[in-house]
Formats: sequence, C-alpha cells, structure tokens
Amino acid sequence: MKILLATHNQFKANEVRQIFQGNNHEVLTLNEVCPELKITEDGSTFAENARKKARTAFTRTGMWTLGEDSGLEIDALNGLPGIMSARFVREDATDIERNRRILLMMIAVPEEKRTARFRCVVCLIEPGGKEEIFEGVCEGRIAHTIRGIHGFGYDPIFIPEGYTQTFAELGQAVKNRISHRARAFQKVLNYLQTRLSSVAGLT
Ligand code: ITT
Repeated sequence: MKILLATHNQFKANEVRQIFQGNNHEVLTLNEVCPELKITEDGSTFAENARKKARTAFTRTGMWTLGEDSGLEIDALNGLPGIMSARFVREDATDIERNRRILLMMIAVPEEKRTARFRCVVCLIEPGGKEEIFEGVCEGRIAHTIRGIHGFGYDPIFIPEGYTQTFAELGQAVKNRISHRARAFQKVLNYLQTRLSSVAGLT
C-alpha cells in the first residue's frame, strides 16, 4: 500500500523506509506528492504538531497519511529543546550550531544529570478520516563532545541507554532497531497489520 509521510525531512523519511522494509508499504513524502505544501508547526505538544502535519497532508491528498513530530528532551535544560528541536538557536541554524549550543549550555552539568530522551509522536489518518496516535521514546544521555558522522540532528550528542557511543557513531542499523522513531513506527506497523485485515474482512 502507498502511504504518505507528511515530512520534508529526507533523513526522517529514509529511517521510516528502513523501519517499514519488508512490509509491503511504499512510503512517499511531501517532496514526491505535494512539494509546495508547507506546514507551520504551531502546536504546543508533539502530538498536536504530528496531527497538524497529518491532517493538512490528508486534506490535500485523501491518502493513508502519517504525520510525525519528534525531538530531544534534556532534563538539565527543563525539557529543552523539546518541540523546538528543529528551530532551536535559530530557524536556519545548522545541526552543528545546535549541538554546540547544547554542549555549551551543559558544560557544568555532571554525568549523572545529563539524562535525556528522544520522543517521536506519529499521527496516522486512514482514507475514511479515522485517526490514531502512536508514541516512541528512547532514553539516554548527552555526550560531552560531538561524536560520529551518521544520522542527523542531535545524533552526534545523544548516547542511548545501554551504549557508550552516540547514535551518530552507532550508525543506522543500530539506531533503526532502538530509536524513538523505530519504536513509534513499529507500533504503527502492528496497528496497520490488524487494521488492514479487519478492513479487508468487511469487503
Ligand atoms: P518535518 O516537520 O518536515 O517532518 P523537521 O525536521 O522539521 O521535519 P520535526 O519538526 O519533527 O521535523 O523536528 C524534529 C527535530 O528534532 C529534527 O529536525 C532534529 O533536530 C531533532 N530530531 C528528531 N529526531 C531525531 C533523530 O532521530 N536524531 C537526531 N535528531 C532528531
């Protein structure tokens, strides 16, 4: 089945495609379906933003649609950057600038207080308009330096629980098994499996 992921972020889309691999779903993005569609993220929670992305794209296309909003929550910074993750520092800042700023803000924070988590919230809308919300969390801590070359965003400063390397050092195969995105989209896949067989049973 074709399913639209309402994102312009190609790193995110590639991760979702890898998580969906072998499940007979073709994941399309806004870049392929309606490249001009810009969605303003003005919600106050990840769920509100995920829902807005999904609803806006669904209204345009009528397709099975996924909206995803995600970010990094750092305990020592009272949950920042949180829903501001993509806009932290400045709207047009680079990933390196954002990572440097966080490391600077945390320069005096000791190891045991460097706890953080990535959160991913997904809103799925099916052609009849029914909608469901899914969430995935990956606990970890903030490194002291920028490390690794894989992934995107805050991957070079995030060490997932149970590991000593950052997501950007661990690489995509490990990340796609344990990440917030992997956890949320695995729930989506499980739901789709049940939902599609019940819809097929009705026809
Ligand atoms: P769309 O809104 O078009 O989907 P976006 O990049 O603006 O793309 P978000 O609003 O969900 O996406 O912002 C998520 C930001 O959080 C993202 O830009 C990264 O800075 C950070 N982030 C989310 N997931 C991440 C991950 O797996 N690894 C590193 N950083 C991540």
